[in-house]
Amino acid sequence: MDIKRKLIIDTDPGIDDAIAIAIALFSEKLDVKLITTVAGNVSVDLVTENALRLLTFFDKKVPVAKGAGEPLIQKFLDAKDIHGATGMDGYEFGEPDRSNLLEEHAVNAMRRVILESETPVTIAAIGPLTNIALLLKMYPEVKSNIDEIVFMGGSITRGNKTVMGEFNIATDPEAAKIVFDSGINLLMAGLDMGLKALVHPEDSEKIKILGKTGDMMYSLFQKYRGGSFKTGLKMYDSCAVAYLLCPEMYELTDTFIDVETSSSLTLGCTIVDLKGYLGKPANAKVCTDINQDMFKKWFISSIEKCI
Ligand SMILES: [Ca+2]
Repeated sequence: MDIKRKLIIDTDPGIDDAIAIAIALFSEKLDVKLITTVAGNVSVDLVTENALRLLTFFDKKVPVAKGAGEPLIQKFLDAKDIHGATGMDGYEFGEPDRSNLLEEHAVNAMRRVILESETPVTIAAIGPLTNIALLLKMYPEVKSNIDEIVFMGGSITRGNKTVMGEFNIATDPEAAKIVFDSGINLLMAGLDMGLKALVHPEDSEKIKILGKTGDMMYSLFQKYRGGSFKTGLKMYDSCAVAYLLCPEMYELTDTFIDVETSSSLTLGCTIVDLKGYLGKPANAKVCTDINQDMFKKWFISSIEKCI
């Protein structure tokens, strides 16, 4: 019996995306059916190229479909300051195998994969939610065959793109609003978890010797500005994959979440109503804490499998 969870990864690689993708590709519990790309850390052309490079590096055949090049309404602003000009600076990847690239748009590819699947499909969304919002608006018939959307994004507390806005959600708040209102099972692993999902220098040294993947990641870590190499690098996107593979590391609560779409000061701020001020029914499971030791052990042992 096929017990692997069918997964679509919607992503904007991105150094922390690269690591999350690697862990998902080599997990015995996940069956990655499709990788879709979205403008986020850098342009959609660059992140698509990066996704293809990663698959070539890992010698994996997974279809890649290019998605939205800009947010639904907001102006696109990238995160080159964190990930470098290419989005994955720090390692010389060879030319990618372009046979993995579909001609289909990401939204159409997601629709096809979801409707063709005999069992419900999970989406790991580790970039802005633009593609997912378009999918749900264009093809609402997919909803009944989506198991869960597990996203890295938002924050219980403050932001990292603006004072209150976390990067993925604040890049496309209107898309997030569509996803949050969709009625689909949602799991939020937000910025607060990413800030605690740290890789310290002694961990990097262990990772460095874990074969070609460890060596590649160590090189990317040298350029990654998501935290400091010395005080800890923040593995934001791995938090979504960590929920799929090792949910025991999290404290979880069902609650109502929403996103600000109309304020000039707090645009893209997620509202996580842990105390029920709004009196609305829960629409998401939210990770409220992470066991840092468990994360670290899981992270290093997962990378060890990426061969
Ligand atoms: Ca990402």
